Amino acid sequence: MTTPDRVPPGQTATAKWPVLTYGDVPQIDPARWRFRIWGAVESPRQWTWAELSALPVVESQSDIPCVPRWSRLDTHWRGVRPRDLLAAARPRPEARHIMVHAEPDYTTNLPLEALLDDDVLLAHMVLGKPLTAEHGGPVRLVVPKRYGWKSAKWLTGIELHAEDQPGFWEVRGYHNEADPWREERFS
Ligand SMILES: Nc1nc2c(c(=O)[nH]1)N[C@H]1C(S)=C(S)[C@@H](COP(=O)(O)O)O[C@H]1N2
Ligand SMILES: [Mo]
Repeated sequence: MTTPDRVPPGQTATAKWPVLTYGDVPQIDPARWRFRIWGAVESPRQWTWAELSALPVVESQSDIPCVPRWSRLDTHWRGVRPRDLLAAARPRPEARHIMVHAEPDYTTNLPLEALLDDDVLLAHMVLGKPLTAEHGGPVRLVVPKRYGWKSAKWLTGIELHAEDQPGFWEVRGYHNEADPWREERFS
């Protein structure tokens, strides 16, 4: 089922959904979980699980291309658009980059612009069900146009910056941009 126009070069479509986690799956108590936006913003904000899960839900169907060359296709996600939450925090004009923060001590960096795409979600449901712990529940980021490690599971926050800084895998040799169509796996 590898259709050249669907699957990025060097990737093979998988019908299964492998779990890819560095380290242990963190146990997150939704009652204590917060999603925060801070850094180069006019008004730092935070949302509880109750607040975030009460926001209007948007849907998106997208793929996860992982560096070890599998792509999970057509995953149906539901969640909140980060661009709507960012608007509430009012990014400062100099904000151009973000650091995504997640459990357990996981980070990954992106251009702020990459977060504004229609297909980018803070997902809390997948395939019609709440996101399971192993796939990043209660809330994960989904950035379909980048390799999987940019789609942080167990999301806790987004920090805005004027300057780019590398995240967890980016300091360990993974590519800063991670565009699967350009095969930007390693730097
Ligand atoms: N917090 C955190 N997020 C993470 C990871 C991780 O180890 N920790 N692995 C990443 C990688 S490399 C991929 S391919 C996807 C895999 O998501 P899945 O386990 O739901 O398939 O999660 C990404 N998000
Ligand atoms: Mo990955």
